[in-house]
Amino acid sequence: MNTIRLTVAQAIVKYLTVQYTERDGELQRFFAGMFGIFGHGNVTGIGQALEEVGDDLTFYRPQNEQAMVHTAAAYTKMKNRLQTFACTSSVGPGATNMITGAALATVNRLPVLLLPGDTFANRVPHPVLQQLEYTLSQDVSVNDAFRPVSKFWDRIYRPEQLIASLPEAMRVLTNPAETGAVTVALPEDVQTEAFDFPASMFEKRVWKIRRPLPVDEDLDEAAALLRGASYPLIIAGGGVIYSRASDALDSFASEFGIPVSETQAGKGVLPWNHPWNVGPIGAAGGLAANRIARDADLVLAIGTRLADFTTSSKTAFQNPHVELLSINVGSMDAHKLGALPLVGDARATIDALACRLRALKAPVRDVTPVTDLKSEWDAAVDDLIQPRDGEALTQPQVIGLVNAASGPEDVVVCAAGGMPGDLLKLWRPLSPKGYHVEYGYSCMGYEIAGGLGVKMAGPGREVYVMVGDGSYLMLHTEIVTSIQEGYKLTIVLVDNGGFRCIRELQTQSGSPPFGNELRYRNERTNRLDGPTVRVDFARNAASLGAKAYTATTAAELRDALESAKSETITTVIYVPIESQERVRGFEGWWDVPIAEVSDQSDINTARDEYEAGRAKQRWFI
Ligand SMILES: Cc1ncc(C[n+]2csc(CCOP(=O)(O)OP(=O)(O)O)c2C)c(N)n1
Ligand SMILES: [Mg+2]
Repeated sequence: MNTIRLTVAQAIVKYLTVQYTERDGELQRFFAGMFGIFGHGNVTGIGQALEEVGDDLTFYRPQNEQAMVHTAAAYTKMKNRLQTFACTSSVGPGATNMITGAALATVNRLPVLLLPGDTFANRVPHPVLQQLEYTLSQDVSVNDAFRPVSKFWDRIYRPEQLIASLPEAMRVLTNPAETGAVTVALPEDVQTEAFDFPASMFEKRVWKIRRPLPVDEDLDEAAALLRGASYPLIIAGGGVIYSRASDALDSFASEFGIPVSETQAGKGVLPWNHPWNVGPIGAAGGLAANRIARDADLVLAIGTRLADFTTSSKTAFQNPHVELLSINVGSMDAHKLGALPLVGDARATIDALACRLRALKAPVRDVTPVTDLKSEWDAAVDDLIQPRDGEALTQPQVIGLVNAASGPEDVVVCAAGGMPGDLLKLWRPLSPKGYHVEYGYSCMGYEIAGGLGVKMAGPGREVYVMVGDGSYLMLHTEIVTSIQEGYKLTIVLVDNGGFRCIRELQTQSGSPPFGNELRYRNERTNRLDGPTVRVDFARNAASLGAKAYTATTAAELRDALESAKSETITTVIYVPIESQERVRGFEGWWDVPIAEVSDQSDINTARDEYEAGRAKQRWFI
């Protein structure tokens, strides 16, 4: 047998350079490179191997391990999961910093390969710097905390374990039904140990991404249900975009006259002005989709996790006879809400259903009622985004102005705060990749790191990162990486003095404001209700090397956005928002429990309203 003598780290790096994915005849390298922050737990292992391999696997050095996993996740989301990054960290804090990123990737079904350093397999120098020292077992390190947030987890004690472990890691990463974070923990001594690896391990390996179909019986049953439905609705999730099923969905909806609503991950799958696109559904959804959902007798979910925001915490479907179908490549998602599961690829399954519906001579529904609902919704959006002369800017108007400045192929990026809900309602995408909101984990701090990943995946597009002051303060340092690597972002930083959306959730739940604003401690009350803490965000951004603008009016924001287009480095437009006007709900509901007992009457009222909301929740068995 032909063998190559390599260290474990060298073998991993070499292996990553020859992994490819192929779908629909398109072939690409799976790993676009490796992100990493070195410490004693990886610099002499993976670090040495990366240095030696050179251009074959480009190395990127971010500022924070959590952020680098976000960047990898955003990149792979843009690439429809066909390409991603590996991420290396040292032992201890460098590793645990990646756990939030791992959870985000797994929740959003996005493939990222994490290679945390680990304490010595030989245990000789233990306890080493940053070691946990778990008393019940010597077999546990901080890296075991990755287990629940990983779709595959392994620890390499002996070099030859790689021969079985790496292909399994790749199988999970490239399987759309199973994908998420994959963690292979690498004890620091083992990384440097050599072995005669079989040469065949380093030959080009192509992982074919297939388009599996549900079984015929399920397709037949689904087609019959669709054929018989009087008031059907499609919910399009992120899986439709990953499957590149936009055209298939467009033809399907148009041919059979079925309105399409969208989730956060699915938004953009059809252009906002498509005649059958009824816009966002659910707790943060719009009028048109939520009204249709309420009355629908058949809901066809495609590529969605059917999470609480989408189903209005299971109150969205009120027709007592409603039936659900769910097309999903993942069995768990396909089975949610008691749906008839159509376990398969979105595009292939939509096409297969279309064939059957044609054979069944399915009637074409009239678009007029949909057009009417859509016009009402579009008018509501127009009203919200329209700046008013002489009045302070609102967040919805900021969204409208950024949207107006952006081109059809540009991308808006966001993740947490009040912005995602407003974007879901108000942003008007024209292309399936134009809207990138991470709302599976809704992780503060994803925005700028994620924006970098989006830009790396699509350098030709302008990337507009919309970020609140809270998220910015949590994690903005990848601005430095974006400048270091020459990936320009336009960051629109909306400052409303703190965690406004949570404050709103709190006050709407009957509580006085408490602990959500950025205020000094008040010695009299011993609470954080003193004067506002002022942060000079523009100077902060400039100090990191970004170009900084401040815009307080619509005209200034338009000018800043225009200037930002010709900037070549990351540009931060700081927009302080005085107006606390927020977008109202449009018949959606979100289950957030309210205290059952309290001396405060507003809490008791809110609890009563909450109980009324809960009464609309339905079981789907
Ligand atoms: C990492 C993380 N911590 C906490 C939360 C809970 N959370 C959601 S939104 C939010 C406030 C965000 O503040 P900001 O970015 O200023 O947006 P705003 O609410 O003001 O629109 C918080 C604390 C979260 N989603 N992610
Ligand atoms: Mg804020």
